Amino acid sequence: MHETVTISIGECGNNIGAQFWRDCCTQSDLSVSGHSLHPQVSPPSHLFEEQVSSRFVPRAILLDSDPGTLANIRNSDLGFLFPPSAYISGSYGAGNSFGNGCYDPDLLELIQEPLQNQIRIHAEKCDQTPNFNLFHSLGGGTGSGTTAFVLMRLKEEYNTSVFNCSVLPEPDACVVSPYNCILGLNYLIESSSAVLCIDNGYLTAKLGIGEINQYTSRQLVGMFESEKWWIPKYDQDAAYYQRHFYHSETMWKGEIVTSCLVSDTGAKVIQEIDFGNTKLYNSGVIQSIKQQLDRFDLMFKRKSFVYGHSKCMDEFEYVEASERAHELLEIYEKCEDSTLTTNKQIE
Ligand SMILES: Nc1nc2c(ncn2[C@@H]2O[C@H](COP(=O)(O)OP(=O)(O)OP(=O)(O)O)[C@@H](O)[C@H]2O)c(=O)[nH]1
Ligand SMILES: [Mg+2]
Repeated sequence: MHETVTISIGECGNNIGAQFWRDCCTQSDLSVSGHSLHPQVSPPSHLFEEQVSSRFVPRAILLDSDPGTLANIRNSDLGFLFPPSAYISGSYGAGNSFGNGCYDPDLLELIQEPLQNQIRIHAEKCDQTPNFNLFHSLGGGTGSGTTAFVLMRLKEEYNTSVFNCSVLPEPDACVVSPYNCILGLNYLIESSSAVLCIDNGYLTAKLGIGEINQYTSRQLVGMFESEKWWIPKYDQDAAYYQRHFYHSETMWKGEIVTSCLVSDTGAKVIQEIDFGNTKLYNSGVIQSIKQQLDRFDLMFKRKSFVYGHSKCMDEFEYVEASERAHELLEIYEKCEDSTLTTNKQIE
């Protein structure tokens, strides 16, 4: 199986990453410092690199503009699982601004070189060009903006499959979250091979944040450890498959939980991938993307907060991001007529 390098980005991405690696260790009979508890069982080699004396190190990079989240992980029981070089941070957060996360020269000066070095070192240890997993929120400045920056670098230098686990903001998240979300979405449309959408707006009504992370991690572990795990390489010509925005269904505490609020009237499913406990559905009726886009358009029409939000950006990027998001939703609407449609009712 293709080796996979996982990059957790921003606070949310690193919280999900921490839970994910903890669960991967449990699943593979590793201690939280990566030592094998049952030497006859090996963890999946696409996720872990084997070092001397039955120690396994995640193929992982932990990235944040703000050093606080990474310090928490480093000081936790998971701290020794990752080598010191895996932690890459700036000196202050992106302040909920996509522009800061993506373009702030002070931030890029601190993170760009170590990030590129770490990716290269991981890639050199892989048999073939690795795939990448990116975990992040779309509501935060780092989660949206720095993820966009990473996506551009990966596309330029590696041109391989990139899977995103992207957390959509809840309605009462920061007021500029719709800007971050739609600006970030533009880069996902452009460069990601597959996006698993986790909708905080929908899930926070049912679960606490810790539980959402456990639930998210469970899906990710189920997918990546499955024999069936695969992501198609991003392909510009494949009209449907470049629109890979999935939601999932997983068994969670005896109930089937879905990761996103889908249409009230039932979702049009273009593609279904079954990983056993977790099923992915490629469906364009993820309501919160629509809601975020409506809020984006309303705010941008009035130019609300644009001045403070777009310090490092051209306003044209807002216009383009809105157009791309509308186009994405329209493409999904057209899929209604497609032969791939099964009209399976999700809820
Ligand atoms: N599911 C989930 N959502 C989270 C978590 N932490 C933060 N969020 C959500 O993420 C969004 C805020 O983004 P963060 O990830 O905190 O921000 P960031 O990427 O660190 O960016 P800046 O702090 O602006 O530099 C909001 O929608 C939060 O509710 C988490 O652990 N799990
Ligand atoms: Mg932060």
